[in-house]
Amino acid sequence: MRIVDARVIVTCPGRNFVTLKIVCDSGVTGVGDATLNGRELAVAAYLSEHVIPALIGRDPARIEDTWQYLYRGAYWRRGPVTMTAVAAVDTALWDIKGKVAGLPVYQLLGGRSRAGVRVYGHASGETIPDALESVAEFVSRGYQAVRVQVAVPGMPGTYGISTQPVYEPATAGIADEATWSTPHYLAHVPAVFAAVRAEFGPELGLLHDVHHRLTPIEAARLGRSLEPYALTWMEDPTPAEMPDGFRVIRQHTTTPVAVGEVFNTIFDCAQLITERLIDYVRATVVHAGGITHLRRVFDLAALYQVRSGSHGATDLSPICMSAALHLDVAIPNFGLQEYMPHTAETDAVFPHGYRYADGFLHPAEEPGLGVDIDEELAARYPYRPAALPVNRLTDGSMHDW
Ligand code: CS2
Ligand code: MG
Repeated sequence: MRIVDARVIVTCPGRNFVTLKIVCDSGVTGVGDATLNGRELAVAAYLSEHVIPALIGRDPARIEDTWQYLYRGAYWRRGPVTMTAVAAVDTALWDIKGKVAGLPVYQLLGGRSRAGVRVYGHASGETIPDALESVAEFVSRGYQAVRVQVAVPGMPGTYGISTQPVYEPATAGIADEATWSTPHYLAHVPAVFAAVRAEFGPELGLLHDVHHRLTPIEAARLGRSLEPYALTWMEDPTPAEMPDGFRVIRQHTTTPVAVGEVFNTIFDCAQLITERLIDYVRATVVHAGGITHLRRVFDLAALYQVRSGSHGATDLSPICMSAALHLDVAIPNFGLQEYMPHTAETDAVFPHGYRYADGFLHPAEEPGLGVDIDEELAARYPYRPAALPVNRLTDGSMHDW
């Protein structure tokens, strides 16, 4: 079998998505998510200009060799744009391999290790009572774990507070500007989780996303202040470019740490894993080189008792979620899968077979990934320039969003 065509499909059913579709001479096709929030066209161009010409004529069955070719052959390695493009190719080739084998991809990854994939949802609120209502909504739908984000009084636009039915941080045009005050935030968060624990008891899994905004010692202070509430994890407590900063957090608190949604290769997390500085690695299929590479990350993590906790925001398409679930259900060290349901528009553009039930997602059972893109429908939603917000401290200096 040979690859005879490959095309990049950019569509915007409410938000931008980039998809790679690979076509084989047998007629079998495979799809891969290539969406990078706020930088979608960079990946589309990388694929169209630098990857697709090299794919035509290749044997689609040679997934590892293609991965190595795209990684080593570029000379310029790593980075979110490159690795999202590599991920899209890799994911599409696994889709093809599953279809040719007549098996759902998880069967090619060693078969089921669990009945279903436990997920967590995103509860939020402008106030603590609003957030308690939001948590109650997820509990009523069977969620066993919930991320909780609450606006910080006096700090408009706090990260993660959803004002729309489906949270979408990117806005049309140039970036919105948010304001941040670490002292206000650190003073407020413990009261949020004291209230949630008091209301929902000790069993419910609680998570919180710090979103890269603290210094290591501030993150250590936050982790210690949250210990009475036994969080499942504190996410992205500090920017991870300098992994040794996580040693400071580890020295001061037992609150579990999750990092990795912005990681794009195993090299981003190897030290964090091998020094046991984190408890969950959140890298995901679309941004970390696809199924082939993400499996390597999780296998390394398993040696150090680090579990997966893959990113699953709405700016990752149903193709990424479909692929993630095949990995999630098969790997031995699965931890938790983030799940933010897409809009009905998006689900129509990306028909898929995964299903939510009682706190779990279940991958499709059909051959391949169990997802596709309706190209005709996708064409009705042209790309719309959009950017993620930026974040400034109250004195105007740039901070991390
Ligand atoms: C967030 C993401 O879901 C999360 O954990 O960190 O929503 C993140 O803000 C977006 O994916 C950025 O595009
Ligand atoms: Mg996050």
